[in-house]
Amino acid sequence: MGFLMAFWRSKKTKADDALAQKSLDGSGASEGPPDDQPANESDDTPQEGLSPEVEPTTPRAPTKSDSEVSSGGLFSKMRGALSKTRQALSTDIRDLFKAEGRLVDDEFLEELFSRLIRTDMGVASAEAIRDDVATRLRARVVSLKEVLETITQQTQSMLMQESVGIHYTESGPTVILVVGVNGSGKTTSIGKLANHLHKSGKKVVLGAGDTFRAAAVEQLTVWAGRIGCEIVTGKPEADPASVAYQTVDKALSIGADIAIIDTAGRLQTQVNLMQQLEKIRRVVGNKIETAPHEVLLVLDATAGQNAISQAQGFSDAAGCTGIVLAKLDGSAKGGVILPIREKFQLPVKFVGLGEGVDDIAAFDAAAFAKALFEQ
Ligand SMILES: Nc1nc2c(ncn2[C@@H]2O[C@H](COP(=O)(O)OP(=O)(O)O)[C@@H](O)[C@H]2O)c(=O)[nH]1
Ligand SMILES: [Mg+2]
Repeated sequence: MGFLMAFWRSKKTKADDALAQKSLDGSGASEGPPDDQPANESDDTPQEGLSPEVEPTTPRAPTKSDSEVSSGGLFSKMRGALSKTRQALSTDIRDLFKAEGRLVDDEFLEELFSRLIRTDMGVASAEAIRDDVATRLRARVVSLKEVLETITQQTQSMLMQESVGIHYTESGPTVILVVGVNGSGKTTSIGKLANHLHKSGKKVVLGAGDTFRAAAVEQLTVWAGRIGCEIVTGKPEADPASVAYQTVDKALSIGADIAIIDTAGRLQTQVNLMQQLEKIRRVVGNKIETAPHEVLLVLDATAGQNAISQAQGFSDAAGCTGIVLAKLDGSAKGGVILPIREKFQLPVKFVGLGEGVDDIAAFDAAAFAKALFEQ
């Protein structure tokens, strides 16, 4: 119970200005340096892709009637992506029900607990769910369905967060820095996110700030070409901070709404590289005082509990504002989202559901909990 209270309290994320629309054509003037790359002028083609504009949710309001979520393609996509986790989990939990019902007693609760922790949800989350089941159902003979519903509601409550979308600046470009370890899914997530934003009518500029690997620049360039948005690249092995600077400069000069800057993969323990991130932040902040407006940490859901130590290191050192949980589709460890929400003040903003251009979704607690447990 103590844990639960702490958990609810930790849910107060900051800003409310969630999802505020900023005007197209941000401010103009740019001083200083460089210019860059090809320009496939992107034009506004308003048209809905996924719907990141999920409304802010209020804690502790579990309900099964999230039909607006379950009716859409988003839900089936999420459900598909979480199938490995769900199968592992529901098979495990179903095993607890040999007959048509089962008495909720200490033995049952203990068995339930040991099955829950196998999804990398961590001890604290599994305890919270077990305790909730105990509170609601103890001494009753219940069906699998009832238990799953209770668990789904509790999970949804634990995943609630106040806002999930990108916090846009009121004027000028919103600058998003994307960080994380090597291979976590940064560049791919940027491509998917940029595509979505572009399709919803935003003018996007990408910055190829991973200058360590030529392939990384190419990878992002391919995405930019596919999307039809601008990209800023530096010379091979250029200082990533200068690419970041040029990207913001470009965004200002063309009146872009959003600049998304890729970075090289690094471990949270690599001091020099973490300092380099600090430099990128500083340089970007010199250009636009309030930037970067978002620092998104991309975590690989298949890393399970390892993702947690990464989240710790990065949120301390890089000032992250949100998480993108990538590769949920390949993971049986989707439960890791629970300790991530519990331990960090960081909201999970997006989830990666595959390698395709549309395989990203705004995080939604109700859809996630349902997709995790419901048969
Ligand atoms: N299945 C799946 N694969 C992904 C997802 N996101 C990224 N990947 C793959 O993971 C690998 C590393 O991704 P990349 O974006 O290059 O990672 P980075 O090093 O952090 O930039 C690539 O093969 C991607 O196609 C996802 O959501 N689902
Ligand atoms: Mg990359």
